[in-house]
Amino acid sequence: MHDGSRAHGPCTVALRRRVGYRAAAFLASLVIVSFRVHSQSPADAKGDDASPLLELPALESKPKVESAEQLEGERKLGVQAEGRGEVRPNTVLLAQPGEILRFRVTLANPASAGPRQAARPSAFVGNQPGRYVAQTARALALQTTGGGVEILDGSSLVWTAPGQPGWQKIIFELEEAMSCSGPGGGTSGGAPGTTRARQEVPVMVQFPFDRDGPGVLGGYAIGLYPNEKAADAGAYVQRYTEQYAPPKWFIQVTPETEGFYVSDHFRLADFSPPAEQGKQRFIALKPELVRFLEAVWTRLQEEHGDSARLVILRSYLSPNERQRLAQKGVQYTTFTRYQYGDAAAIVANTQGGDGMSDLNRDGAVDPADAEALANLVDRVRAATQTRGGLGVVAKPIEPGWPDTPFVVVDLRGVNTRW
Ligand SMILES: [Ca+2]
Repeated sequence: MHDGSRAHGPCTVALRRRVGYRAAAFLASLVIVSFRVHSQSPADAKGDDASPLLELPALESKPKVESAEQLEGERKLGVQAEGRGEVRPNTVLLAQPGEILRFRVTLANPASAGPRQAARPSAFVGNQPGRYVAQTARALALQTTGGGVEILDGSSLVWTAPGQPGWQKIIFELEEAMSCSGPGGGTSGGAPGTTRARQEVPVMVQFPFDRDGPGVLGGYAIGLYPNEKAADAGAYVQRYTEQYAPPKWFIQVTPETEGFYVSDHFRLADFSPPAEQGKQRFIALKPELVRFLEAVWTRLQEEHGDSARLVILRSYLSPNERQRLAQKGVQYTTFTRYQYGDAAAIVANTQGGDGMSDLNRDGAVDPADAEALANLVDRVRAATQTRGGLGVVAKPIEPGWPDTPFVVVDLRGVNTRW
């Protein structure tokens, strides 16, 4: 290796070898927080806002930018919501009107780490004694379709949900521009001067439900919830009246938003009545149910392989839909847990298709397989200290369901099995 020919070698190695002393690298970090409000109607909330990012201040020396796309994907935003954990891209964040959410935004995989770093060319190479400067300008931007914003510092901010329910969108963006300079001009390597990271988060500001009202939300008829305190509610319901009170909050699901994830594997559509896909509808969905089903999914894959998946046949059922189904001969009890946002009818599928698979591998799909799934759910229930209902049903209940047995699970707070 000829020392003199390594014009594009790693900056520090070249400097130490050929310059003879260690040039001080000074990294000035400039944090700019900017905030823009786009007035956008909720109906547009899913559309991509392709407006350019922010104007970064001019830097004194501009390195050659080979390709801005080169590093795309290398940097990812880490967005944490206080009390909620990591906020995933395109995964719905549930809020209530006026709720205050505190976010912390970081670079999840800074360029100083990770396997791709080794392949990244140096940004600047010089071979003369003198002072070498790398300067980074960093800008954090938040775009929101509504609500209030309070910026605390270069990485944390507070978003207050609007007082009105509906869909909102928050976009976190982080742009970092680097410039290098040194004595004699030096040469810039292949690294781009600017990297960007962006994360789009849909927020559902939930709709309050008035149990004494007409049972209509946004023009959609949920129906009237049965009175859990009524004399004819039955001894069981009367014993657990709190569990059978109507849900307080509802999620608006539209054709534009039904594809949004609510967790790693489940979308809003999975919890919405299948008969109403493609229309606006409202559902009750407790985050505990989503978390529990994710835990079941994980256990299912641990025991049956990575191709195993959980299929939800039915989750939310409105009182009105319960009555419509009754007219078609599909009988659900007056106080069916599906009305409360914490129940699901599920099958475990390991072999493609939508129905229950031969989980116990005896060559037949029958209630014993649903029993195997129920036992698996029971193990998750014990491991997560979750209490609720768990049952096996031998035949499909609703039209259009796969002709296999299935399992019903709910989080009513009391263990019961059938
Ligand atoms: Ca079987």
